[in-house]
Amino acid sequence: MEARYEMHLDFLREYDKEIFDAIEAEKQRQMEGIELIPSENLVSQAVLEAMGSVGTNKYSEGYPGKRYYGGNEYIDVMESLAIERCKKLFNAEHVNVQPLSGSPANMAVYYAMMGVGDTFMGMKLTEGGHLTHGHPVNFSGKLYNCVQYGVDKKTERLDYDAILKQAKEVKPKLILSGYTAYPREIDFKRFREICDEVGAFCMADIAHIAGLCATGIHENPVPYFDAVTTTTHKTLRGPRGAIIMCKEEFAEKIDKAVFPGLQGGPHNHINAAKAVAFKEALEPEFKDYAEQIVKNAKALAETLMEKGLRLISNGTDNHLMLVDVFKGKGLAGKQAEHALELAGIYCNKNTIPFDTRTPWDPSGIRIGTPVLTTRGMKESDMKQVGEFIVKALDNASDEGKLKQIKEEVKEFCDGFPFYR
Ligand code: DSN
Repeated sequence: MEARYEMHLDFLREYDKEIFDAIEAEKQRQMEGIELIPSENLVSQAVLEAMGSVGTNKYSEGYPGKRYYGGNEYIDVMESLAIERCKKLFNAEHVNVQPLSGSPANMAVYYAMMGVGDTFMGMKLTEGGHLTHGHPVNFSGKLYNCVQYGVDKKTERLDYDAILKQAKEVKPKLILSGYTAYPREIDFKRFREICDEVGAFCMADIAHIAGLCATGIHENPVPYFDAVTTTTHKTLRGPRGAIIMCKEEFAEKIDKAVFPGLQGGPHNHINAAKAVAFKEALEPEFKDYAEQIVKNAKALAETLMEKGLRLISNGTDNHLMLVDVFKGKGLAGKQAEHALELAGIYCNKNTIPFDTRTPWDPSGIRIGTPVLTTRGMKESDMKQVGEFIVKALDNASDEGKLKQIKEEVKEFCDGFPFYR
């Protein structure tokens, strides 16, 4: 689909120049830089238009056909289309499209399936999990007894035997798989077996890899897991929001946990945009796109490793990679992130497994290819992107040089226009 950006901001420009200017500047930043944050993407014009629509004006507590407010005839059409398309896309028995974002989606599943104080297992944040996967500062680590698992120290990959052993000892009510900084394929079938062996509710948070799962580029756990959550704005290329997919037998509990358990009125403009994104993801080209994300990630990983950088687990199977900049370049993650930012290259500092530094200033950076792939870049372009990254890291203390790289990055990005 042709990329445009026609949001008719003329009224905004007239009425609120400060916000208009900030939006325009942000659009320029997105277009002129190399965006490597693996949880971000660029949405289509159709998704943008649905997001900016009149659905935002309406209250619709309840579900299609069962609302607490009148006047929901067309909102029901939007939400039902989102549900039906999503079911088809992921081969899901039941879908709730109302979660406002990833954290509330995870919260709703826990709330539906566990009582306060119950034990569950999730991956440590520092080894690839997420705050809502049981971190002590998050509700998930405070309201529930989360026993966390990590990766194997030597391989930096999941050790399924160790997870099974831990699960047998811990006897969790729920086991959560799916990560935010794990560069390898997840053996979801093995997680299902582990859950069955210990009698745990089998849940995945596929936020990062949803676009890969929907197209079969990564194993899709939805048909055989009890519940799967995902945000819709990462590899799925939809609006900022989330969904929960589950087995029919858990549908009522999970729907009730979302509304009235945790949320009030759904964001109807966003749900309309989710429906649009699912339509796009059902198109055959979306599979090519998802495939290209992984090809690009592998090409970028190879370039970086050829240039002497250490990648966690020595590479990637998906859309992202973790780079040990401390070992590779003697840089702290924070410093690397900042240097890259000055060069117009955006990533995030990230802990690496068994990091000896702090999460605020860890040893690594996390980078990925969804945005660059959306812009039309291919494997050969990843070589250039890798060269820019290494050049910026090698000149991390030289602001003049980084500024010069930023100009080169802009020129390179001009070759891949998206929003005009
Ligand atoms: N903040 C997201 C990420 O960057 O992975 C996860 O919610």
